[in-house]
This record gives sequence, structure tokens and C-alpha cells, in this order.
Amino acid sequence: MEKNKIKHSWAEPFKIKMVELLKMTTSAKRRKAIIEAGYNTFLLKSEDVYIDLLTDSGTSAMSDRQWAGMMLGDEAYAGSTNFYHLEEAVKAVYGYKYVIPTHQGRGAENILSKVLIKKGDIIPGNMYFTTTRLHQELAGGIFQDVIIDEAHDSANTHPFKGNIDLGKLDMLVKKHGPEKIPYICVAVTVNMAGGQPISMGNLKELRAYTKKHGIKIILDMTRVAENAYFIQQKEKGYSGKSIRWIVKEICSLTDGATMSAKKDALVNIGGFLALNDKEDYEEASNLVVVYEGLHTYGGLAGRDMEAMAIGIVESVSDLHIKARVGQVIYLGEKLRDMDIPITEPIGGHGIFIDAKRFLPHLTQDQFPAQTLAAELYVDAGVRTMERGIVSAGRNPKTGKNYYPDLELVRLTIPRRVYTQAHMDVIAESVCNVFKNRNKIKGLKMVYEPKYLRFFQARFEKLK
Ligand code: PM9
Repeated sequence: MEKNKIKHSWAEPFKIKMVELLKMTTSAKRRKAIIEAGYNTFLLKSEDVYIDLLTDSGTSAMSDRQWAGMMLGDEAYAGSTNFYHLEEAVKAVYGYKYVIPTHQGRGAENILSKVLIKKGDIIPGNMYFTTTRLHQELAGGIFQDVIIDEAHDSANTHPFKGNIDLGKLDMLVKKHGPEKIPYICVAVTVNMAGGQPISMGNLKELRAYTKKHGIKIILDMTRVAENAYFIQQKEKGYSGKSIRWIVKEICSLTDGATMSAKKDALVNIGGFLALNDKEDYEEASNLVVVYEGLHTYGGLAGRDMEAMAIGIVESVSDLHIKARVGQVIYLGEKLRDMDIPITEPIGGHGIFIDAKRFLPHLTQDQFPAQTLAAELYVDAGVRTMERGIVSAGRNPKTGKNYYPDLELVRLTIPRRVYTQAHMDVIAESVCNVFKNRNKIKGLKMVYEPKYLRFFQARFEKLK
């Protein structure tokens, strides 16, 4: 650094009041554990894990205010005070008219899909997400990917790889007719693409297009504050706007949303369905009593709704989001400096290693990302997740495997949980595995469940 230049580092906008001790294990014990888990990191016991980067879902550290809120749980079956606090937070921060709590994101996806999709409908979206696509398919819909091509290339540095290709969308509308497309499913910081944001400009164009054709936009708003951060940092005209302001503008361009509050909203459990249309809301609030619980608790305890209401407000603080994404970028830059092939640009919730480039000697049928996730675990006890051919699953019509271009291992950073020193240890371990990568053998799948196979599939090492 230049001698007289003033440096402005960021730091976590909190201090630590309580700690959870970590367990260290030996590599011999970890090798045994991963074999017993069928080389699937989802099947490991968490007590055998040192640093857990499996997911940022439900793994955040709640604030003292959220914990205090838990003590204010109103556990009435109907009309809990905490529901009204949640409703207030959703209206104030996101701007939607109606909210129905659900036990988590997929609960909201189930209700939404049942309300809006008819058999044979087409649901365009900016890349699939596992649970979202499955609920669309179970409701009789057919998912169609309309994300820009750049998103399928891990090395492409387009700043908004979550954008929708309006040309691809228009082709679908012309082919099937707008009446066959009940809504477009728009995800923010697109998970399977590597936490890649959608731009406000793209969303505005999409809104104009869908208005013309009478098609709804439903937002998967799971990581909306992180998306807002990228808009603030990268999109012209937004550098002076607050995260809270940008989040509200994103939501204002859509007709409703499904939310897994286990991510952005800093809670360990919870989600909701938000809608602006009264009729859709009435149908959803009727269906929720079948699948989740009464429309004023939707599968949650009062205390969970209170923690969520507080978490929603905390999640849109500029200081919070700068440190949250800042930590992801810190790890990403370290890995990039070590020449590890990662998805570019660095995304919002994790680092995604390109397993095809990391293990070029393995074919996709040998499950390179699944293999790499297992190797990373054995090296230092860091648990990660496969986001490639196993997650992609099979085409429900043909039964054939999907072969996604992206074969990734996700190092997902929980919010407010780990320190920079943990990031350093993780980077060193990835580097160690990278040095010995030529010796790594692939896997074969020996058990495949019917739905969302990545959660429970089992593998064996190839000889
Ligand atoms: N995402 C994740 O780890 C947890 C389950 S899949 C391994 O990334 C999006 C964009 C998600 C998501 C969950 C859900 C479902 C919907 N949309 O897990 O049901 O990333 O709360 O949310 C996970 P729930």
C-alpha cells in the first residue's frame, strides 16, 4: 500500500457475546466418516465437522435482539401478536400487501405452485433451483431456463449473471402463448449460478414486458438483500441508495414472493409467501391450513415469527450486508490468488469452485463436484456441498440425467458465524487438496432417491 494512503477496512458490525466450541477430528476419522456417509456431505454427522460450509440456510447467528424476541413468543393458536409483527415487517421492508408464514421456503413454493400452476403450464425462470423446480413439476408445470447464457459459464465475469434473457422469454411466450405462462419465477442472487445477482435494469425491462403480456412475476426473494448490495456496488444510479431502499424497489417490480427466511432474514427456521393479489392470497391462505397450519402461524411457533420480524429489519442494514458479502469476497479473493478455479464474479453467499476445472481428469458421470466435496471434508473437516450433476437430477419426462454446464462445489458462508481466521484455514485446505488433485479418483452412485437426490444419494469410490 502507498505510504500515505488512508485504508478503510470494513469490520463486522457486531461483537461476540456467546461462543460455540468447535470439534477438531483426525483425517483418519474423517475418512471413515465420509465412507459411512456414502460420500455425501449431507449424510455426515455435524459433530464430525470442523467448519460447516454446507449451507447458509438456517445456520446464521441470531442477534441478542432476536433472542430477546424469542422470549416474547405469543404461542396462541390463532392471531398471535408475533404474526402481526411479522406482517408489519414484511409490509414495511418489502412492501407486499399480504403475507402467509410457512415453515420454510419450500412450504411457500408448494402453496404458490398449487395456487398458480395448472397442468401443462410453462414456468420460465432464471436458472432452476432444486426445491422450486420440483414443486413446479409436482403441480404439473414445466420449468424453462431463461437466464442469460453467461450464467452457465463459471469463468465469465458479467456483473449480473442472474439476468433474464428477454429474447429467450419472448420465444417461449410466442411458442406457448401468455395464457400458458402463469408467472415468471425470478430469483435474486441466483443460487445455482454461484450467487449471481440480477440487475434492477433487467428487472424493470422484465416488468414492462410482462405487463404487456399479462404475466405475473413471482420473486424467489431468499437472498434479496445480498442482491441489493451488488446493485448498490455495480449498477449505475444506485451507489447513493440504501440497501433497504433497493430491496423495496426490487419487490415493487414483482407481484409476490416466496421466501426462505433461513437465509437473508437471519433465522434458524421460517419462511413466507407474500402476495399482492387478493384472490391469490385468499386461495393460498385457504391451502396453507392443509399443508402448514393456520394462516397466522403457518407451521411456525410465535417466537420464530418474532425472530423473523426482527431479522428482516437487521438484514437490510448497510453495515450488515457489507460485512456479510465482504467476508465471502475475502475468501474468494484468497482462493483466486491461489489459482483455484472459482465461479466469477464472486457471489453473495459463498464461493463456488468449478470442479470440472479443478478435477479435469474426471468425466461428469464420475461426479467431480461430489468427489471434491468429499475430499475437502477429509482434508481439514470443512463441509461443503455439491451443486452439479447430482443436484440437477433427472428430466421427469425422459428419466435421463440432466448434464448441467456448471459442476460446482459450494463453500457457503453462514451469516455472522465464522471469522476471517476460519476463512484463512479454509483457503489453505482447498489449496492443499488442489496440490494433490491428480491423485483423486471419482465416484459411482449406488443409491438414488426419487426426489431431490442430492440430499440422500450414496456413492462409492471408483477403483
Ligand atoms: N436453499 C441452500 O442450501 C437449502 C436447501 S437446498 C440444499 O441453498 C432458494 C434460492 C434457496 C432455497 C434453499 C429455497 C428453499 C428456495 N430458494 O430450504 O425450504 O436457496 O427454506 O428454501 C438451500 P428452504
